[in-house]
Amino acid sequence: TTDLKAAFMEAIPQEMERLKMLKKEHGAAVLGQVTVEQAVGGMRGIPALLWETSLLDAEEGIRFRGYSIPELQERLPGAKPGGEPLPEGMLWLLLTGQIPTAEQAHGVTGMLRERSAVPAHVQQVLAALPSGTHPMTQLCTAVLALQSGSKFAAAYDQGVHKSKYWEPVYEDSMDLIAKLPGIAAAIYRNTYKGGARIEPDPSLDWAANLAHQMGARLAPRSDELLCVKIASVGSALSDPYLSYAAGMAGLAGPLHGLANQETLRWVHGVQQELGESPTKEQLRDYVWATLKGGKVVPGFGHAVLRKTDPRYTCLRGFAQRHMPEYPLFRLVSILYEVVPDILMQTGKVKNPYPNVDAHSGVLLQYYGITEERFYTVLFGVSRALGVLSQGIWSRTLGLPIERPKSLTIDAMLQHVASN
Ligand code: FAM
Repeated sequence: TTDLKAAFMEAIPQEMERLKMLKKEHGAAVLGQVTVEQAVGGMRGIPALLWETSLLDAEEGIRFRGYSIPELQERLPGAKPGGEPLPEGMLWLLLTGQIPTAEQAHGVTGMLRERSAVPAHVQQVLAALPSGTHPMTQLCTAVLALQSGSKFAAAYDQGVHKSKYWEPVYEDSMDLIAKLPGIAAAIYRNTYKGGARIEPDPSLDWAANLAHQMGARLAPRSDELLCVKIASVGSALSDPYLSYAAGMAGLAGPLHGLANQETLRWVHGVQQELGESPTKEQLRDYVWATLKGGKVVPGFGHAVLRKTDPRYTCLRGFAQRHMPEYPLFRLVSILYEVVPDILMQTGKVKNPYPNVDAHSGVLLQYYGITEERFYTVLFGVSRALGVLSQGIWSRTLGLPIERPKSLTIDAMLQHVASN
């Protein structure tokens, strides 16, 4: 079949069976223990959530449905033969667990295209926001405005049976994914191009249409770049719009997705102060000055990973192929040689290597998307595929509301004393 929903439905029974077996046969097995340090330290590393679509390994980086990023670059169908993978193929993989054929990926393109129209009221809400509203705030606002059309919220109101939750959640998720390029482009045009809209081109795929509707006279490979770049709220039965908007509010924090914009600002700061080709010695001083100023070096470090982020490596490979002489790329490459040593010398940074945000901005600059405050929106659009696929699975499997327990300092001290 080239119909994603049909393929997804085929995958449901086996997955339900596996979860039932896991609970029945291993329900009492211990996955880990929680230390006081973890409880006061942001819950790092506590294995406490079922998440089927991806797995992050500290050493190796992320795998989607068991495949690493280089493996997916090789195996997923491309926008052009041999080109970067289509996000539509990724969505198929995340939902069904199977690598799609080119026809199946194109089937998803067609299905999304039919749902892609952004309602007029959402455009009006965006247009009404004061100029200068951060693009991430605009994204959250637009998604919440779309929520009035939620099929899950409507079905829940009408008393839908639990076992049927998955279907309106699936429909909402596809509607939202389909509309995100139009929304992101509207935010871009409103914020930077005086508001005039560009209509979608029905011959283009999902990511290419985003590039097209942004219309920032982009270089030929920019749509491919958008391909490369590419939640616990849902457990309370908040519909996909509410859940995704909540996730986006989190992504908008500077230690998370906003690092995208912060990195570029920081690298521009380096260029301004030290010129196009600074020496390593100058860069070392600059990095130390950032640290001594009580700031982080954006684009380096990771909460879980302990190696260079494979997404960084993937973007670096792209830059090596398409813009090896670009000054900003050369600068980022030298920083790769300089920064980790210094972060190691602080003695506290657990991962001194670059993450995806250290690189993505440079590529966007090269392709003419120079407005760094917009970058996290692109990050958020690509994230939608992952989080919404998992959201569909979570509701399909009937996972309950998440309820991690919080403790006061007194409660922890009492617990320690009594053990
Ligand atoms: N520059 C300076 N200090 C850093 C640092 C960096 N790049 N990375 C970590 N540290 C510090 C950190 O602030 C902490 O200091 P204190 O003990 O004084 O609070 C110490 O090193 C130990 O931190 P950690 O255990 O190595 O990292 P965390 O798990 O606490 O935090 C990050 C992880 C990503 C928030 C952190 O590395 C950071 O702030 N990096 C810069 C911002 C960034 O690039 N974020 C994007 C992450 C990206 F992958 C994404 O999610 N979008």
